[in-house]
Amino acid sequence: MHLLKTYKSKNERLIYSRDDKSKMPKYNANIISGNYPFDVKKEETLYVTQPSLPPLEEFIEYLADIWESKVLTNNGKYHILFEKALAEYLGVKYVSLFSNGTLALISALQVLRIAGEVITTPYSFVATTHALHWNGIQPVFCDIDPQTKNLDPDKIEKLITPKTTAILPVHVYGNPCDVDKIEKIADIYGLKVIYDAAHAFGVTVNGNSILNFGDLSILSFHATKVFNTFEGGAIICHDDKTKKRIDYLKNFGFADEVTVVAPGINAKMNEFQSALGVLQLKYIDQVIKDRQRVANIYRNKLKNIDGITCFDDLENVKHNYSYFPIFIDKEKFGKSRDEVYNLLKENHILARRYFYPLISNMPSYRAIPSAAIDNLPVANKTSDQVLCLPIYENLKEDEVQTVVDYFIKKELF
Ligand code: T4K
Repeated sequence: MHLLKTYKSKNERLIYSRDDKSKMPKYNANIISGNYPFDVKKEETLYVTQPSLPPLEEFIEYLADIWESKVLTNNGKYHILFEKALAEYLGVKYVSLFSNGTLALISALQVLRIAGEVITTPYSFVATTHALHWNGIQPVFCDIDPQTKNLDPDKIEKLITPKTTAILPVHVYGNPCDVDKIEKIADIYGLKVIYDAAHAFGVTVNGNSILNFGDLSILSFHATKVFNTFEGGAIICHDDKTKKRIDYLKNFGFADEVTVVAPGINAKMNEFQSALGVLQLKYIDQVIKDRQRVANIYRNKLKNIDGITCFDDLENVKHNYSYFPIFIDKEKFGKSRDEVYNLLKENHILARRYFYPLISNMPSYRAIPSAAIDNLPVANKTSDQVLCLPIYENLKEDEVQTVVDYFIKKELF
């Protein structure tokens, strides 16, 4: 594959090129495959997602610049540039970059000094609840809304106790939570709201970023997300005092060379991630458009199948198509979600059960009183029915058809 010319930096040191693989370090493929669940990447396999990446040639220019400057991390020029460009793109006031979304969430809880109990959804990626646990906070699980699959605001109030300090909802699959109802409850009871917006990059409601709601929101730029910086994340806040505190906390608590104002952590984004972020912003609108195309093909092909439901676009929402979840009703469709999942897997289609098992059913959390299945009927049902189908920008129509055939042609079972 001839993607790149051999590249020399200004000081004439060779940067590896894909034409010259002999200079690359050798590795033991057996050791690596032991760690990688999808290492056996095969041409014919369809993965739930594939990372969006800009042309390598363009990224090499940024790498060369970082190499020359020798500024690799700690608020370098790409970090500064990316924070500014991102705030502008997203339509928010302040962005603080993080090395990943989980550390952003753990830190967000520290920023607001959240303690005691926090009401949250069990229908999410484990990181949402883990962030509470890592802060010594008791998660209180609240059931979800059957339509949006987000925290059901009508079920929050009965879970509030004198120990409750905050609500931690998730805009799951990038579908906006009922932010107005949540804000109303938070205001009445004096609670903070931190949104886990890991899936909600670029989502707007009536033209306003979903990240402008709540006290803080966090984003994830993991490789599997609609917008990635390999790994990465951010906290969005609305005033400069909070931004300062966030920035201290992610840098060990340093306010200046000798003043440590809090027991902070190292959660900084480095220059390589930041530079990639700057470059990714150039392509993100096209990536989202391409994903929308894939989502529309799925919807058209799946719309008349009894027992299969998926989300429709909401009129006032700009969606990002970060996932394509469907919900399989065994009684109507005739096959369970797991039967479909296994059949697809046998045929090299790696759909994923995001989010199964439910966090509240995991060994670390199932003993919590609010984790009782009776308390979370909608979340349990949804978790048993969900299947996220492959979606990424260059997924072709015939590949979507291959997936959809397993739903149309019952003889394939
Ligand atoms: N809050 C929410 C609501 C979240 O969903 C997440 C993360 C977080 C917080 C925490 O944010 P981060 O700390 O991660 O920034 C993935 C991701 O690791 C995780 O970021 C994500 N949510 C979660 C929903 O999904 P896995 O274990 O399913 O990923 P994995 O490695 O099995 O990848 C899925 C497929 O993607 C592979 O089959 C192939 C493809 N892939 C993946 C990677 C990593 C690639 O082609 N290349 C890659 O480099 O967790």
